[in-house]
Amino acid sequence: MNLQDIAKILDEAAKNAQPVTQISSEHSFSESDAYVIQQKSIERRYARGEKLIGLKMGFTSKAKMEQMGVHDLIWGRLTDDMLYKDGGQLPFQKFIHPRAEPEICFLIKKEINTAVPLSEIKNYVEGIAAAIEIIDSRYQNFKFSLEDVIADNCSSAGLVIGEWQSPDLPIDDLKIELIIDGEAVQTGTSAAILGNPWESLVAAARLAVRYGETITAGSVIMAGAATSAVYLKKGQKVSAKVESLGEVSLEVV
Ligand code: OOG
Ligand code: MG
Repeated sequence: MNLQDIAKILDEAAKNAQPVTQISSEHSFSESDAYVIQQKSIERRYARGEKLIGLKMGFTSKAKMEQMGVHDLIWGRLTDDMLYKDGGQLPFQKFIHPRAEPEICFLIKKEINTAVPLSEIKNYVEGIAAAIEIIDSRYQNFKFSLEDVIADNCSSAGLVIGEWQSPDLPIDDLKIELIIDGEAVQTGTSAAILGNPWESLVAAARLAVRYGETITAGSVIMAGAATSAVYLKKGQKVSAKVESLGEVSLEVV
């Protein structure tokens, strides 16, 4: 099986909401192959008319690394088809076994085409918001290796972004909650995201340059979850609340 074949399997699994067995259990491939597979599978989405809207970082917190048993930073691509409106509806049947996680999202003001140090990264940012990421591994039981999850575009499936706030707000230690039907089911702090969510954007810039992806003005960058992710069920109302940034919500229908 070549990399293109694997890309097709993963893309079809996502498109048809049908899980597949972990690829690496039968075909081993490297981390750099995994990013090539991701690129090829996202190209299939572009061919169907989807547009890149930004990037997401993954495994930027211990809580996530431990939940999934993967201990390296990963990054994936977000398209317009994955974006939901704040307060809108998430159609459950589009997904295999969706999970929600509370995140912080950055809106990029100025193109990033080179690595940027922490001391300068804020100059590239227009706004910061509370967000929910919907992850939906294409692998049965959400079981994957580092290479598998990278090839699967880091489980990216959906996102919803709250109101943009000023990038001048301090975000290094904000309380973050995932709330389902009024109950806080996960609680964490933004400090869990690489010590400071700005570090996640620095890492995104560095990785984008390494893999030849430009972060254009208007892109959104998800910093990665500060807590474990939680499975969703039809009928639930899910929201993410980030101290000082506000609350963002979705209804699972
Ligand atoms: C991989 C995606 C990880 C995050 O925020 O850490 C991620 C997964 O857990 O399936 O999005
Ligand atoms: Mg995430």
